[in-house]
Amino acid sequence: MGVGGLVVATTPILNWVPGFLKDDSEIPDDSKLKRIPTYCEVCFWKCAAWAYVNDKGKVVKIIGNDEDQHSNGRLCPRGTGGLGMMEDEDRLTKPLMRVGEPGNQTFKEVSWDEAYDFIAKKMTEIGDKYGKESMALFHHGTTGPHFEHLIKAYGSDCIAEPAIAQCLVPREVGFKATFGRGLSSPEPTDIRNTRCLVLIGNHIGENMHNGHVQEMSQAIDNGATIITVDPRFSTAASKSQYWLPIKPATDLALLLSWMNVIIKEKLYDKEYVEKYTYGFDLLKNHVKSYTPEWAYTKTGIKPGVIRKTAYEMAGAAPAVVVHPGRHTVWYGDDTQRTRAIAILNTLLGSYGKKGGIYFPEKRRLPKYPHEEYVEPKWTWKDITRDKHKLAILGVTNVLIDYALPENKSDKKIKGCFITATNIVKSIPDQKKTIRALDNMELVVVVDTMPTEITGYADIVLPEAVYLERYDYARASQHRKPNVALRMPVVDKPMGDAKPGWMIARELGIKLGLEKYFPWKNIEDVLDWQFKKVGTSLEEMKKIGLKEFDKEDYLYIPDGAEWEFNTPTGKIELFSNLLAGEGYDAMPKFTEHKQNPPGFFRLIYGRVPMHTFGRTVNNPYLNSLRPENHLWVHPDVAKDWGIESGQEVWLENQDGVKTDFPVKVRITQRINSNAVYLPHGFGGDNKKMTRAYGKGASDSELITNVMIDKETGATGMRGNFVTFLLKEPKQEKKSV
Ligand SMILES: Nc1nc2c(c(=O)[nH]1)N[C@H]1C(S)=C(S)[C@@H](COP(=O)(O)OP(=O)(O)OC[C@H]3O[C@@H](n4cnc5c(=O)[nH]c(N)nc54)[C@H](O)[C@@H]3O)O[C@H]1N2
Ligand SMILES: Nc1nc2c(c(=O)[nH]1)N[C@H]1C(S)=C(S)[C@@H](COP(=O)(O)OP(=O)(O)OC[C@H]3O[C@@H](n4cnc5c(=O)[nH]c(N)nc54)[C@H](O)[C@@H]3O)O[C@H]1N2
Ligand code: SF4
Ligand SMILES: [Mo]
Repeated sequence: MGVGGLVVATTPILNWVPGFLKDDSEIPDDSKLKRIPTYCEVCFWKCAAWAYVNDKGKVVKIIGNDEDQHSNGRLCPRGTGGLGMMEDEDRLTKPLMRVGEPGNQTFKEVSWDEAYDFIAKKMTEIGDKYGKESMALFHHGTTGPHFEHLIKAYGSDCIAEPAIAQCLVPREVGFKATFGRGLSSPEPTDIRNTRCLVLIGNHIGENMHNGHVQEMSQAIDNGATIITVDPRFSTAASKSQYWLPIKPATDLALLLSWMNVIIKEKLYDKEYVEKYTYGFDLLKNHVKSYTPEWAYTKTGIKPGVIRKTAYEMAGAAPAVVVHPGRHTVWYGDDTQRTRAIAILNTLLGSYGKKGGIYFPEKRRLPKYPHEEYVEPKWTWKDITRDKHKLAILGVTNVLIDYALPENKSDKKIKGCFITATNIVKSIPDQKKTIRALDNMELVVVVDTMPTEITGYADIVLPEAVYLERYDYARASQHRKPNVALRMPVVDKPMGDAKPGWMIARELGIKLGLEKYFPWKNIEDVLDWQFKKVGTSLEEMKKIGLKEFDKEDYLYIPDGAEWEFNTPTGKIELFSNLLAGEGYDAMPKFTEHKQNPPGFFRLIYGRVPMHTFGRTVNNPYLNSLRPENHLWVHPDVAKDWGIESGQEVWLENQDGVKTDFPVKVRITQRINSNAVYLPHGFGGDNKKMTRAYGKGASDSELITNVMIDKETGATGMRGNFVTFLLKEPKQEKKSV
């Protein structure tokens, strides 16, 4: 592959995944097909879509809903290939129960009733022995809320998802400390109206968040300047006027020096800063020593380039987006790094302005009335906020720590539900997660595929895939508030699989929690909720998506007085929230460890055709990208005598080796002190016949975890690897 372009499905033929149809003549006539609304679950952008079904009830294609702001009527290649999630013959179709001792990897098929009885009995035992609070829930995606309700009804609030402390929480807290509110998803970056987009390790185009990819294309067409900071020549870098190949782990130095230039040369938005901010003089003094000459010694970016890019931003202000990124758990100073991004946006006057960051709005759907939850004696907060005072949601790694045999606290996690999350792959330090799972008395995994996590379950429950089920409606934020419906597009799920809402309800009833489920069918709940916002299930089945008028401002009107939800009511350049909790009130540069000799920094990211390990076995998407490749600089390859396409194994600084080999891709596009390994590959479960053993897994190699003090998030970019040219002798983890 050459330097990739932004991959956007712009023409009708790209609505078809290669391999799905033999040629264009097979494209069915839309007028003969029935269309049914859904929203995509292949990633968490949740594009609203239509599934087209033929007269035999077969789904023949999925395309974006034209009315939808997330997709603008176009799905990304993964969403188009979402059909493969339903058709995959390796899917889980029956409840499974572990046979024999914990750790034994043999399962037998059981009926739903047997599975529910077993779970209910174990949960009751755990509740009696340790307290109900000891049952945790790990979740991701749309199925999570059904199980959240079940666990809360049972009496626990130990709930967490890797999409928080392994993903976006530092950014949320960094922005909240500055502006009094976080960003949430989809990120309200006004990319389509921007004149300058700054991407700091944000790899839009490989990170296929649909709306952002489309808006970035629009910005490029409009002549916006793109500045990409990345040690790797990413797809975004290939579309940029400025590529700053930064030395990894030094971004904070660059951000501070940009502030230095913008303040010293009086390029900031004086009126905005004066009117809306608190602590400018403190910041001015704080960044005085962070000159471009100083930053050059840390980042390797020349002072002239730092100045020139600062001038570009200031010239475009306020229509500048210094993008906050999403996967922001890098080096353990992540709240502070994302704070620096928030501050830079402030100096440029772009927060709350056209072409900068806008104010999104959502239409909340009220919760269907039910009995109040019993207050648990302790929750995730009690075991987290003593150390990480600004953790805003459950921290998966903290709950895992409390499930370890060495945990001496009287608060223990002794059982869990795991739904739509693969915590052995997404939480760093795999061995620790496995020890925690082995130490629990009950592990229930609700999943659609036999992924790695199912191998650690006592009970596996097969969920229907998104195309086969109803879920709660999507009510996510955007420029205009909107709601979208997901409903089954086929008559019934594959095998005995059931939708999450039904599993949660049936289990609730087994546990004697009927009063929390005062409805029979989710359709009743949806209809009730839709009616509260002026529509109905019947109408939504026809339109799929309903948009509402915006009630609040999209941007701050010029010159308007504005109150921010911070202690001072201003944008806080000096953060009282952080200072009050004993953290740095303004970001400081922290030095991070660089490569030990003979080792290369392990950098990971996304490939456009896959979402983590969710899609690696998907027949359509697997055919597009069956494995990952390790990016290696030509000088390094030469030193090691490695050839293009050669298979290598990797060993990290702690002696951990990959289970499987990975093919090398020799390219100038990666810095010579790092290697790049896209995430999600190197599957360990043999039941995933297409994905098993294909490529290598970054998850195995992330054992050095750098904890973000403020939030407990796990910085994962402080790991270094070396090459093993022959297969190492070791026991594989395969399940
Ligand atoms: N090493 C490493 N770790 C990472 C990352 C990384 O890049 N590298 N990225 C981090 C980030 S940004 C995030 S957001 C997290 C995400 O981490 P996870 O929450 O673990 O995410 P997924 O990979 O989406 O979850 C995959 C599981 O969901 C199952 N699944 C898919 N669809 C459904 C469904 O409809 N119902 C049910 N019940 N199950 C379903 C899949 O089969 C699979 O077992 O990982 C983080 N961890
Ligand atoms: N196709 C696809 N798209 C996805 C996903 C997916 O699985 N597949 N997952 C979605 C999810 S949940 C998330 S959170 C987002 C994550 O997507 P992003 O927020 O865009 O990205 P990251 O994974 O943080 O960043 C990866 C980039 O950071 C660069 N990088 C590594 N180290 C450094 C450094 O020290 N400094 C700088 N400046 N750059 C560095 C890497 O070279 C790479 O280009 O993607 C989303 N979109
Ligand atoms: S961005 Fe792609 S995978 Fe994600 S929800 Fe949209 S269509 Fe689906
Ligand atoms: Mo994420």
